[in-house]
Amino acid sequence: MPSKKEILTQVKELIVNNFESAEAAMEFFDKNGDGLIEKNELKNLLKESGTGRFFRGIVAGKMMGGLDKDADKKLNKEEFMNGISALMKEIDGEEEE
Ligand SMILES: [Ca+2]
Ligand SMILES: [Ca+2]
Repeated sequence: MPSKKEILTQVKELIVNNFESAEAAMEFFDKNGDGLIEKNELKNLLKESGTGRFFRGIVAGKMMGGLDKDADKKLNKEEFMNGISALMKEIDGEEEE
């Protein structure tokens, strides 16, 4: 299983390299256009970032569990944006050391 840091670094690179903002990334991965990121959409994000297929379900579940504050099993814009900004901080912080 890849480490959490490996996965988060891949996700960060995907977003930084392909999108102008976290908002643009959210719009792209919200395939059904309901303004929410479901677990399947999160798995697709992980797929695009290079997370192996065997780990996508587990990782998506963990990410969803950590970020889904109102527990509706979907990430609204605020939850998604908080996740991305936490991700940026976490990875940047580690690189500075
Ligand atoms: Ca959606
Ligand atoms: Ca939610």
